[in-house]
Amino acid sequence: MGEQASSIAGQIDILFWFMTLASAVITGGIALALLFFSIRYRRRSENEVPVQTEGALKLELTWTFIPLILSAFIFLWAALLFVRMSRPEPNAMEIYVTGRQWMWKAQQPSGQWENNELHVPVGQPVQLNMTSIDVIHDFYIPAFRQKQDVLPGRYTTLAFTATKAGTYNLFCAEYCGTQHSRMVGSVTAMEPRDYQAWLQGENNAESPAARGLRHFESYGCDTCHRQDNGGVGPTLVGLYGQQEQLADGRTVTVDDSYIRESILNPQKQVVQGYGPPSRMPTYAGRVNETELIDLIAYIRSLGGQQQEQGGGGDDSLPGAGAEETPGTGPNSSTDGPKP
Ligand code: HEC
Ligand SMILES: [Cu+2]
Repeated sequence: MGEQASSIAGQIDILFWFMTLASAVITGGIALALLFFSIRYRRRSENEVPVQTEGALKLELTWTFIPLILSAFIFLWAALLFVRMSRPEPNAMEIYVTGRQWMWKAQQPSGQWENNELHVPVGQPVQLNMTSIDVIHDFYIPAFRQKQDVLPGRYTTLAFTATKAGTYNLFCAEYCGTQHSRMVGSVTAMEPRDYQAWLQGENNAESPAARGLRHFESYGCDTCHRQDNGGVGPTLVGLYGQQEQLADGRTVTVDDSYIRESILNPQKQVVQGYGPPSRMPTYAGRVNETELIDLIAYIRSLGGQQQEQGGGGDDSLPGAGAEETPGTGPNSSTDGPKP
């Protein structure tokens, strides 16, 4: 067993050992019974004919229900762990990760990009929002016992809390082409103090939202999307996390994937009252993945963060707030005139 370095690793190992032990006991039991019966009931003379047995209901029920209960128990246990692993912590630090043939890129909340490396603070819940630029990859940190496919065209998440400072292997666990085996990197968990110092050392970073604002202006998005509804397109202020009514009658939640689709494929989900056809040009092939991430960060910074988390309104606020803080000057100025 490898080193355990995340909050869930120990529990996954216990489940693993339980399954191994259960398999060993069952396999051993069957082997012993087989051996015992073949000696005990062996044929003793040439003309010996065994008594025909028609079946034994009790025995059959026993060997149906014991495995059934055992496997249902393992399923439930694993499912509970899986749910715990998939549920993002409300105060998680969000990091964007893109996979491509054949490297990983990760962007810190404060805007630094890292290649084939990821630095995280110990004890801080982290949520990775991941996408791929080309084919399917898979983000795998054995020491965290965490693994998640990374898909082109949508975002998947991986949540963990590192518990031990150190540098751990990062692998791509989905065969993705000739250099797949070289698609390796490292995850470094640091004490919060060291992490802050490391961040400071990586200077001249611009926050993703600030960079997103620059793209928003250079691609001319701001000519149609204004602070009020006076432009050709709807305002994006307060949009994130809301329910959006579409022209074809569907209602969708505005999340990263929706915004991404809206930019790359405007005709696919037209906002009610604005078409069809949408008057927004498609940006597929013009905006690249890192620009998309920045644009999404910028639109998120325009507010409207979720009210969905049921666990008491005050709980969700610090999370949203903490995420907003790295957004410096440009965000606060765009937040200002919010109606
Ligand atoms: C020529 C005007 C125009 C430009 C330029 C434009 N848009 Fe749009 N946009 C629209 C219109 C009209 C809609 C509403 C119809 C639709 O959903 O496609 C829209 C919808 C959207 C939506 C969905 C809004 C909602 O309320 O659900 C997003 C997000 C968006 N645009 C982002 C962008 C970004 C980012 C850019 C720049 C890269 C951009 N737009 C450039 C006109 C424009
Ligand atoms: Cu890969």
